[in-house]
Amino acid sequence: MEKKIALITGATSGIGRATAIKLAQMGFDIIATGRRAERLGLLKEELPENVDFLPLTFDVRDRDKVMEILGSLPKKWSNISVLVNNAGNAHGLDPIQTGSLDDWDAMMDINVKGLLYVSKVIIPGMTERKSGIIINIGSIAGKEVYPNGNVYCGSKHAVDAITDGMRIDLNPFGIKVIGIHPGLVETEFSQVRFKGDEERAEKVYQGFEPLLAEDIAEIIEFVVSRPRHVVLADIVVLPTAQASATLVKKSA
Ligand code: NDP
Ligand code: 8X3
Repeated sequence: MEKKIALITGATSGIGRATAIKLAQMGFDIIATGRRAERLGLLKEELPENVDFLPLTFDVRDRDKVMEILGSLPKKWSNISVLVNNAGNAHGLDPIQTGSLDDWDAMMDINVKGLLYVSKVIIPGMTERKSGIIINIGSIAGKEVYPNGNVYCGSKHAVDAITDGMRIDLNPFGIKVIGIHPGLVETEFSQVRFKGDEERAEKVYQGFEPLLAEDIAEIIEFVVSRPRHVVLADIVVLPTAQASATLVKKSA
């Protein structure tokens, strides 16, 4: 019997990378995407030997490339059972009056439109087969708004709404749609948000125990392995030290 296929966007680091490894350990063959081809090569080395692996390098903002690459997958790879829409990031943490247009474009184009472009190509196969699981990685920033989070929070609120919309529209096809909304996870997220300022990025995770990318991957393992009649539709997952988007119990 052919193995099932999982497609994970943003698998070059953090949550996406950990998820690709976890789903491979569960027995899925893996399609992993991201812009950094060399990182996808390194990911392959982390996977069990019997896992087939298809690395795809593209920017989720490039609508034509997304359609071209995902729309012409080799036959072996075209029946995707699990889609993890994970690629995303924050750019900047500025008040709305001084925020940068480039940062706003990046967040809306990657977190919202990129997720839609990828979904647009993958969903028809799922509706045809009347099965599939779509996991959208939102954020606590999609449930709450925090100071200077303005556009990032807006992008993740959009992901939350789109996830609910997908669940409603895909309900007749038996497709499970799941939103996972993490709090603070120590990944490259803050390095990207603060544009390579390592010191500022590290401070975000100091004084408490943040989530690890593997914690989110384990939740994905759990939701993917539920029986056919069970869907964990909407999950908020926080570090124990975090009570809300802005309230984190720090030791010092
Ligand atoms: P990382 O920065 O570690 O990973 C982000 C991933 O997204 C990378 O693989 C990156 O690949 C990919 N990506 C970013 N921009 C693009 C693009 N334009 N085209 C294609 N791929 C892209 O961060 P996380 O693992 O933390 O983030 C994963 C998701 O989790 C994001 O959606 C984020 O918003 C969300 N999240 C993160 C939280 C956290 O605290 N870390 C909390 C809540 C949600 P590459 O650069 O190679 O293209
Ligand atoms: C990432 C978590 O709190 O920085 O989505 O928005 S937060």
